[in-house]
Amino acid sequence: MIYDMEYETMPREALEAIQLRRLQVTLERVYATVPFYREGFKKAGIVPSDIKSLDDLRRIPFTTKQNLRDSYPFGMFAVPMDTVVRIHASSGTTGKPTVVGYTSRDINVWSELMARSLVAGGASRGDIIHNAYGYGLFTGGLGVHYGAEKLGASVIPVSGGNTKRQVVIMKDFAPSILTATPSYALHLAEVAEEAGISFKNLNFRYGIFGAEPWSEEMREEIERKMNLTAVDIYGLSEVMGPGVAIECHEAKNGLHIFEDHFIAEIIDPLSGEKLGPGETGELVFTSITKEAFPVIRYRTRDITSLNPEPCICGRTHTRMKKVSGRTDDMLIIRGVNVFPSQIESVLMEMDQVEPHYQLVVDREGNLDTLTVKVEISRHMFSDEVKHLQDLERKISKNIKEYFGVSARVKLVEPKAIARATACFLFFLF
Ligand code: DLL
Repeated sequence: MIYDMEYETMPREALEAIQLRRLQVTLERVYATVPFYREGFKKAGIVPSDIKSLDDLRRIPFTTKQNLRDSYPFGMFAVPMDTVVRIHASSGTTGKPTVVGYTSRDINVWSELMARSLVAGGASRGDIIHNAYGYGLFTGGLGVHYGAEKLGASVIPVSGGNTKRQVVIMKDFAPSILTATPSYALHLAEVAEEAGISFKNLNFRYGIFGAEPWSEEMREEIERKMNLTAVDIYGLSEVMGPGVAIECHEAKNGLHIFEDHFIAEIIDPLSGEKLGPGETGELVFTSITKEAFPVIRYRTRDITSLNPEPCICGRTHTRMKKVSGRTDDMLIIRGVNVFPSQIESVLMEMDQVEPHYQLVVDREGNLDTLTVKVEISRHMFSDEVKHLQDLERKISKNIKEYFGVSARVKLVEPKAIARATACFLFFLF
């Protein structure tokens, strides 16, 4: 099934004509309202009316996460605050998050695109959706929620955590669609198994999983354990949230990007040169319908390639391959984006610790775990065990409060951490 037959199956030529028209309107608007874009255009020696074709897009400078951070919190908003009805935020490379805003029209478009996504992922009006994405500043929970309501499905806003209760709900309410991060889905499967519940006796048909990278092997494991069809959904707060792209359940082979709202490019992350279909590089997005927070040539740092070939589902929108990695050091722990430098700033707020630490990312069962090893002074290290445990707990609490991520903290003696770099990461899986 296709939610929006007209736009999702539009012939390429008509789609590109719409893209160009919407792009030109967006460029005029950001030029008039956002100083960052106006200055960028001036530096490049262009004005919006110089952009006469989609190909001309390459004349416009890129926007980076750093640029968004520099305008913290609302400097990139293209509308007055009294028309902003929602604010979300995602991690930045240092202490400050990236803040994004939505007008009520933006929320409406997002809901439409999430309704499209849910249908592409196998949902329809009569479904009950168990939505285990976190509700809050993270866009996952509310993004899926509004899309489900727009579709007319029944959404259970269960959010993340309290897994045992989630298992009871899965059994009693008989939801047919599961939306969660793939790692949390597997955790749910395990907890259900422990409670003696078999997915063969549950009602799930489709799972719509994203917010973190996951492999084909993981898809197979989820499908086998949970007795459902699993599809990949992609998005990022800066561009909208979930629903920028999704696999169709018919092909499960690449994620359709909703190109009537976003223009996607792949670039060489070093030279910035545009790459062609099938070539792997960094994904760059330009939003062409957003009001409050339009982004122009935003560098996502996600690595993928584009496939414009027709798809068996009938959608004409180009497909991106599953994201295979990032160009930066961002970690995604249980769906939460964490930069090592953010952990560092939490550690550096405490005078008892030394500026040497190591992050160890592991997977226990199916859940990501993060262990932070931190050096303390020799003097501290010889202190009573109780004091050390108190300090470990305090650091762990600060990390949890700051990121919402549970981390184990282990204090180690001076020089216990190799000095190749100030910080380094260990992936144990
Ligand atoms: O993760 C939005 C989202 C919510 C997507 C729910 C899907 C489902 P952010 O917190 O801003 O937004 O994180 C965005 O997460 O740049 C990718 O690196 C990563 N990411 C998101 N979806 C996928 C995916 C949400 N399907 C960042 N596969 C992005 C791989 C993903 N990585």
